[in-house]
Order: sequence, then C-alpha cells, then structure tokens
Amino acid sequence: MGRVLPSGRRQRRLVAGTWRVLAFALLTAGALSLVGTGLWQSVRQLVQAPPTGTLRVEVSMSGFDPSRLVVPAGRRVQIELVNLDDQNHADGGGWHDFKAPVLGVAEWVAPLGRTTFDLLATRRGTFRFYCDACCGGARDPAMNGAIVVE
Ligand SMILES: [Cu+2]
Repeated sequence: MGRVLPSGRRQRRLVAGTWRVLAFALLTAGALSLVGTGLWQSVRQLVQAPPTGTLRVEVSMSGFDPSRLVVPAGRRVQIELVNLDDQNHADGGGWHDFKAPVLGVAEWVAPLGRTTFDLLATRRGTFRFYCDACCGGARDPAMNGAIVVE
C-alpha cells in the first residue's frame, strides 16, 4: 500500500496553516526586535546620563534656576552651583552664595565659577534656600528658592 496523498481540502488547510505559522514568526521577530531596540536605548541612556543625584543650579542677579529643587530624603545629592555673573557686578562683585541654614548648607560661588557640594536632607518637607551676597539678599524674592525633600 502506498502513502495516502492529502486531499485537495487537506492541502489547502496545510497551506493556510503554514501561512499562519509564517505570520506568527514574523510578528514575533518584529516584536522581539522592538523590545531589543527599547532595551538598547535604555542602556544607552543610562550610560550617557550624568551621575545620579547631581542637580545643576544656575545663579545670577536674576535668581536661581531652577529655584525649586526636589530631592529624596536620606540620600546624598550633589549640587553643582554655576555662577553666570562676572566680577563687573557692582553689587557683591559677581559673587553669589547658596544658603540653607536648616540643612546646614552655606556655599559660595565666585564670578563665572562653579562649585559642587553635597546636600543630605533626612527630614521630609520644604526648606528655603537663598543668596544673601547680592541686591537685597535673602529679602529679594528672586534670590530665594525651595528645597523639597520627599
Ligand atoms: Cu546672589
């Protein structure tokens, strides 16, 4: 007895099944490559990102930018304070400072200079920081900011 050849109907069903398998394989490959691309982008972003916890704050006679800093409670955060003013400012000679007495911070930054310091806040809440080296000092609304500890 020879092999039983598939009938026309069975053959059509086989062909349809093969197409289904091919379509599934293509969709799976597409989905996997999308996931792979996403993962690769995440890895690249992690590698290129600045060190976790570094906040850049610019200061000038116009104030602090940003003037609202959100930091996690109990974790050391590095602040990079950048002074945009030069020494030709009559008031304070272009110097600024960053004071947050409640958090034990009092840092100075030279004209067109930058300084980094650590901020460690263990208590949640909103704390004021200010510069009292220039015009009006701590009473100048522009020279004030808030550190939000979450
Ligand atoms: Cu200032």
